[in-house]
Amino acid sequence: MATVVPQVLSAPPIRHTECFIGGKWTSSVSGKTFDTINPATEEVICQVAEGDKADIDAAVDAARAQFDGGEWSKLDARDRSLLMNRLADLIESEIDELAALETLDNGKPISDARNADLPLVVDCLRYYAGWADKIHGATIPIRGDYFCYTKREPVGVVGQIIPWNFPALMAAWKWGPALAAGCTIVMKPAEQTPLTCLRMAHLAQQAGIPDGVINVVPGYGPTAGAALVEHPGVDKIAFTGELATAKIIQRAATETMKRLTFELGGKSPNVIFADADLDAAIAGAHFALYFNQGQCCCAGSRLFVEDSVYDEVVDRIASRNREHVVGDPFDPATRQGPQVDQAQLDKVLQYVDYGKQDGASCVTGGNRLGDRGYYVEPTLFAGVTDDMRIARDEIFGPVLSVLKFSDVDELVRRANNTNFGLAAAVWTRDVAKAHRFADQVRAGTVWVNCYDVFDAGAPFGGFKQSGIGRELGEAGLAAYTEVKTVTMSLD
Ligand code: TXE
Repeated sequence: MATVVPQVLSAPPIRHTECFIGGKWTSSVSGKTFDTINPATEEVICQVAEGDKADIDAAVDAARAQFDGGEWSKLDARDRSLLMNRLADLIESEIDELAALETLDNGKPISDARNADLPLVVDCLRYYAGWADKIHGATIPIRGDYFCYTKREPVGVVGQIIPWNFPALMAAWKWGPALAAGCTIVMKPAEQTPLTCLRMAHLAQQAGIPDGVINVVPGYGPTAGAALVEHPGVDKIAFTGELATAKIIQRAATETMKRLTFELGGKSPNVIFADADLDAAIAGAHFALYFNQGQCCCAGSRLFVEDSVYDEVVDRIASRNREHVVGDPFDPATRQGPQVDQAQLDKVLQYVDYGKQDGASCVTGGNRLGDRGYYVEPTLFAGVTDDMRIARDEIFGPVLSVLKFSDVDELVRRANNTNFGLAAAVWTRDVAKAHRFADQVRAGTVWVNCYDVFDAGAPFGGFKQSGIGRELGEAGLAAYTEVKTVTMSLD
């Protein structure tokens, strides 16, 4: 995708702050609202309706009405595709405004929102629009005088709970396969970042997607989120967020035997061998961790470097950090904005302390930047060992841990010595070495001589406690379908 210098719109219009249920904008039943904060200034952007159980109930009713015999359920698959493409077109036509809204609410640099997040949103919806009329079953030669075939049917009403790190993109990752399959949706965006999702819901209506197919209920996790998970009218929950939250959801969803997909955290190993193209590896390792303020589930947060090039890699990442432009996310030159909220800022600084206490050497950063906005200096720890808290836990901030290795077999064991298994990467010129690592590492995605290469067609998700199921690609679509087997007597 071409890089575009963003049209800077530092005060994008805030057009939607209510719940979107059955095609109507409504206050929450309780009348309560919550503040959404600009992380760059700590100022309140606006109040947003605080949905709870009663709002979720209404949204599920609207979604059920469309699924159980409504207009949507009768639409030809190819027409679903058409509507999805129209939604993608409308998002594209408003891309500068949506990117600005994302930057305002989340704090991510406008260049990233404009050149990464929003184009990927459009691409994802178009990719899945292409699938809508290509969801096939099979004919199966069973024993006896029967004709047996399978159909893939939409799983039903889906509850989608998303986080704040890629608000619009997470919505697209979840709407795309759900709409293609013919499901209907109740989405709860993260309380930190509800604004782009609400705007996208409006555009869905403009595109002609029938009212009630996409419902958005902003609110908090333990209230609105939990009500969605517990609702008997919801057939599936798709969740992206923290492992601890996923465990709560998994327990609650068992009651009604909901289908579940989870995309959770990571502590992804990123390995630089001495024979790598070091320029590319160092730039890649820097991007792998500091992109999106370190708030990526797949961040390359454990950087393993072969001992002979260890000092050089540490030095060169440190100099990149000294030149890294941290500041106003609306400045197109900015590479790192603020963390999303006070809680994340506190968490990141706590881990910096742990790193120091556990004996790692803080080469750059280690402090909050300024006193307004949730900024953290790009932080680099060298001399990190596997047992340190900064090497074990997901920090979700601009804090890179660099570990040393010499033995390849031991490296694989160390890379896999985590409960997470979301992503991994390896930098080397030796193809066999790259393949061996890709084969042995327990992770859902492995990048070789690159990092964070995402495509709507390539499945993404976690091994081990990084998740259940996959998003994107055909695998992501399958998670929104049920297989129905039909057997007919030919006698
Ligand atoms: O996540 P939560 P938080 C990790 C990251 C971060 C930490 C905490 O390490 O520091 O999680 O972030 C909703 N029932 N990731 O607290 O709580 C919540 O409202 C139903 C990794 O923001 O998991 C929000 O919409 N829903 C990650 C969503 O869950 C509930 C992205 C995510 O919030 C709920 C974000 C409940 N009981 C954080 N409690 C990734 N994998 O990309 C909360 N929610």
